[in-house]
Amino acid sequence: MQRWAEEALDRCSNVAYAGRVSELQGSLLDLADEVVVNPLRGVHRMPLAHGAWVDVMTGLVGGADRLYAVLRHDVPWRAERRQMYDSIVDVPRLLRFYGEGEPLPHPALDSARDALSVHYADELGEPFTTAGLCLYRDGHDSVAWHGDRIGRSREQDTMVAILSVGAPRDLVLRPRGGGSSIKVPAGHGDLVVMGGSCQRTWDHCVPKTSRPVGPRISVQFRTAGVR
Ligand SMILES: O=C(O)CCC(=O)C(=O)O
Repeated sequence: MQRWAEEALDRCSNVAYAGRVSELQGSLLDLADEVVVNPLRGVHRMPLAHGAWVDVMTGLVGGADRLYAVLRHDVPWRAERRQMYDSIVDVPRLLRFYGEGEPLPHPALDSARDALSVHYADELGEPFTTAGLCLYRDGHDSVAWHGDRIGRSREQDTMVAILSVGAPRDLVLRPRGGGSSIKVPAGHGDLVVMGGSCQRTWDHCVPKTSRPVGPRISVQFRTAGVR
């Protein structure tokens, strides 16, 4: 096992120990307030065309209400604007990017990143290092069709692992060369991982919806040098 994977596994074991300690304190604390990262069991893979795939797992995180509340309150969310043709427009979601080594806003995110690095170590060959957070305030917020193709992912396979908390929204994917789209539900506490050639050969989006939906936070874990 490579050194980074051993270190990630080590950190996971320490978290498991901390989990047992907090279980012992459970009689004194409200356990509903605990945020736990569950073992990555029952991850289901959907192979897509062109060497892409999507993995899904419901309930990666327990105590997702609490995690949502902390992230909503503690993350210094930023509104951004960007050029679109001749005008500058609001980006329809709030954002915060955590680079490699930057402290994450909740320890459960460190645990999730490490657990994902260990789970995908053989296939990915490198750890997840960064976390991009998006806050979709309601159904008007969205992300348009795109692939994460800034950096190495333009030419190489990679993985983008997404943990969602808050109101369920659909992540929709379609092949870049044309073809039907697929909807992947991203529910409260759930995991969606896009892998293989997915960022190069498929696009994804979170469409706006006229349904009355509440806010959703998406946490995207990526490897170094990929955006
Ligand atoms: O909200 C999501 O889960 C996807 C976010 C995304 O694709 C992005 O920010 O690049």
